[in-house]
Amino acid sequence: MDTRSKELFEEAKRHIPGGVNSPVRAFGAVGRTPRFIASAHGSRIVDVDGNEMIDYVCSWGPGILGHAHPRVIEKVTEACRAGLTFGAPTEREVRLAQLIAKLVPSMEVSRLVSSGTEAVMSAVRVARGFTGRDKIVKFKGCYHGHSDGLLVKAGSGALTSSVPDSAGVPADYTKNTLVALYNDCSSVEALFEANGKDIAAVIVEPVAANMGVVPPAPGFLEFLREITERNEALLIFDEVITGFRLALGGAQEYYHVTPDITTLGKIVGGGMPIGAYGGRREIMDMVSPVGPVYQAGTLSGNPAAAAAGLETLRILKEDPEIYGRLERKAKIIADTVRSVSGGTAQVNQVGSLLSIFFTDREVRDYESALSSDTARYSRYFGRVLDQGIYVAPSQFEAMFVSDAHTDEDIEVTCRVLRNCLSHLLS
Ligand code: KE4
Repeated sequence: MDTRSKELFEEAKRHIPGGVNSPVRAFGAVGRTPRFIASAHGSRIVDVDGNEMIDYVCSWGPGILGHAHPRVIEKVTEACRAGLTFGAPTEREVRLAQLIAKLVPSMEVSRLVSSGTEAVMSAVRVARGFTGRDKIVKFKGCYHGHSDGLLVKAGSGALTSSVPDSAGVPADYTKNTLVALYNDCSSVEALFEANGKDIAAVIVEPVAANMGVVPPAPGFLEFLREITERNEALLIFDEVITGFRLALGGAQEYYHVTPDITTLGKIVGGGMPIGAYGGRREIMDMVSPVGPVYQAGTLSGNPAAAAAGLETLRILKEDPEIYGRLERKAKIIADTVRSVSGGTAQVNQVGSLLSIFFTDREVRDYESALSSDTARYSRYFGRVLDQGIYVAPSQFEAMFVSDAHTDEDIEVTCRVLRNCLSHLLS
């Protein structure tokens, strides 16, 4: 039952584009009314009609500890009582930058911003400023936020410059963005052969999670590290999703590949609006007020957000066993789907990130991800939603498992998945 959600959705559409403040929330890909959420605690989310669901969206990643963790709420409340924002430096920002540098050693120096998009946009500008070069290589199917230069799709061939993937982005803004194919080293080689010393950086999701979850093929990240070094370009790991998700040190710890610049979001803010970008000092000293690359933000390092991020990272640091627990739970779900689907659906799972693809092909890149049956995904989404399981309303997103998901939650989820998938795939 979603009566109140329906009413709110109609009201919302009168004053908000599509009734939502971020497109994927509109449930457009699954043909349902978006659930307007009233509250969430632990692994559970409750909509305005009182439906309680087990949540595997986890706000698209920040919710690694589960919703409304008591310690995080307490620290945010404490910060709010002392004033919401000062536009001046605070101790919490120092402590958060110190903790980021400790957990992600390649981020010796970092700057806090207010979203993943802002972190990536700034990281790209720093890479260009540091190298004096203009071109950036990204990968088809990877998403790095909505800054103009990265809203692109590949031109007619991987060698051509890209074309805008959004109205309102002038072709001029994307002509310096080159598009390669994820897990395809030769497509990257070709771009460097054709553009070599003009490439400032390669930006990559170390585990792609915006085409659904697609892990890096063995050697792919190591190859990107080698070819950027060989061409004196920078390697940017967009760890907005994987940061503190795959390991305390993120994907760069999980895969033992160290980028030059890392971007963070989601977990680093503990559910509050924080992004961050950082790298070794010689790169980050390019950033204003030290260096010539300008970047600024009224609410950057906001006290309440910094309090949420700090406490979240402290909890993760205190209990590194969490990553084993998360992986175990995600694997139970993945194995359940594999056992019931018999190859008619694929599951990619890395740590506590997983995606179910409705295709009989292995999904190892954007093209194979696109072979998925999105209509079948839409039916899957609706059936599990009706059974109280809240997953991403799009085939090309990820499922997120949190430390708050209990063994009973996983058991209930697997029971629902077995039931729904056995009907859907028969
Ligand atoms: P934000 O600006 O949404 O905080 O972060 C942008 C971003 C950057 N890099 C990666 C790898 C990302 O996944 C994202 C944002 N992720 C999407 C979900 N895939 C956010 C959800 C949404 O757009 O509403």
